[in-house]
Amino acid sequence: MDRNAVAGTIPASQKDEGIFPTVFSLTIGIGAIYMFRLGFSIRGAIRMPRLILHVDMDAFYTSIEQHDNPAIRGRPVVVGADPRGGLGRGVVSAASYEARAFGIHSAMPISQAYRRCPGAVFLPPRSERYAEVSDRIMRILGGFTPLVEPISIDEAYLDCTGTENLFGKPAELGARIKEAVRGETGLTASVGMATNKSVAKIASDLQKPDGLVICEPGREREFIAPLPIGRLWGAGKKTVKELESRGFRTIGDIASLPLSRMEGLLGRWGEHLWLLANGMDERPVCDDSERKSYSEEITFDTDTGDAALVERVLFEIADRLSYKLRSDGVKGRTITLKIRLEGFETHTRSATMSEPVNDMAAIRKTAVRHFREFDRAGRRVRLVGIRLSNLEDAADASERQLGLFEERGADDSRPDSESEAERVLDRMRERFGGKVTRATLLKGLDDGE
Ligand code: TTP
Ligand code: MG
Ligand code: MG
Repeated sequence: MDRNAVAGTIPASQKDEGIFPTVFSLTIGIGAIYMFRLGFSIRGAIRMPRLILHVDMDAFYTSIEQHDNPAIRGRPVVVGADPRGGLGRGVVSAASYEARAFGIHSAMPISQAYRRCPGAVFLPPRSERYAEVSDRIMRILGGFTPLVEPISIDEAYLDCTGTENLFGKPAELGARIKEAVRGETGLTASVGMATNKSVAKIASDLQKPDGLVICEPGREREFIAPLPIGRLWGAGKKTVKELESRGFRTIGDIASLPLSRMEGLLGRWGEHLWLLANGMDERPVCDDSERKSYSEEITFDTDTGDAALVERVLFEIADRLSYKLRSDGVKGRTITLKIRLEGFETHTRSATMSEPVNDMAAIRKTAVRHFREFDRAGRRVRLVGIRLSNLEDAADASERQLGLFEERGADDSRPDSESEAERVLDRMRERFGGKVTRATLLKGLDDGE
């Protein structure tokens, strides 16, 4: 019973002394609960709000092109596929703000962009150059906090909680970051600041280009309320349409609905959107080591209906992936199979293990099981891939596993022959290079080589 648990906090001398001490101990116990709860709420109330930043570069690819070639500064610039005088296929990767004035934007067919502004400067992407600038920007951001989570080539979240002594109040910090990026790369960034990721990301987009928007702690809900629902992370076109068909247009419209209504409309996703709409988002900023996952995929030359071939490929992928994991000394708990069918329909199937793994057998077994269970209704496979996420340091994981074995008894701590075989293979690879895989060894045997 709860009361006993509470009474258990009373010094032993007060116990077993008739009715009075019992009542006394209950009173003190309940008092203790209140103090405990009060302590929590005081701590909750005075807990320093987080200071999360979302930094996103302005018209990233085209700004780099304009920076590198002053002759095209101030002109409409489009980076993407070759327009071939309006007959080109492919899409726009990026459009400068001057090009956007003509209604050109990312992902638009390049032929359409050409029609809108034939006089624009059309350039092919220079991916390496963009990646190099991106690396520099991430390094600059890393000078303000160790907690930087890059989320695409031109944007990152930063957790700058507690940096006031170093860099000043939020407005000053934001200005410093923008200035550092501009000073070192010549490019402008837009920055959003709030107590959480969702609101910070929305904020960074409100005054592009060269924006700095701060949402004060406690004002998250009212800050985003007037904005369209589509601004919320995860509110895709379908969801927005569904909600709009019921007369909800702004974030505020859905924030004021009862949670149960949102769940009724959108299932579990409803709760997620409802929390975001109410300005709540507890997701932490994860630095690179926490964010990382390992993945590999293979696209077949021609779509295949041959299940045995697909499984052989999964075997090979699992093998390479597990080698990489072991080389980096990490294990993953979540194994995801990715499968793309003819016609580009893509599916994923995930399983999270009770213990993290990095051995080929476990990875392959799970991936193949997912593949066998997946009903592709006779359609051919275009691509398969495996991803390992939810990573842990392999040493930590083994230590914990060892503890588990010890609890279970000595019988379970037998040497793992599967892992031993893989260690031998790893050593062979180190000697003979990456070409040695289990699959190639087996293939060699199959072929009678
Ligand atoms: P974004 O940050 O979405 O766009 P942007 O930086 O060009 O413009 P904004 O000022 O609105 O942030 O994307 C960053 C880069 O990623 C963009 O410059 C080019 C590339 N990209 C594509 O290649 N394809 C796309 O569909 C999008 C959206 C971006
Ligand atoms: Mg950008
Ligand atoms: Mg971006």
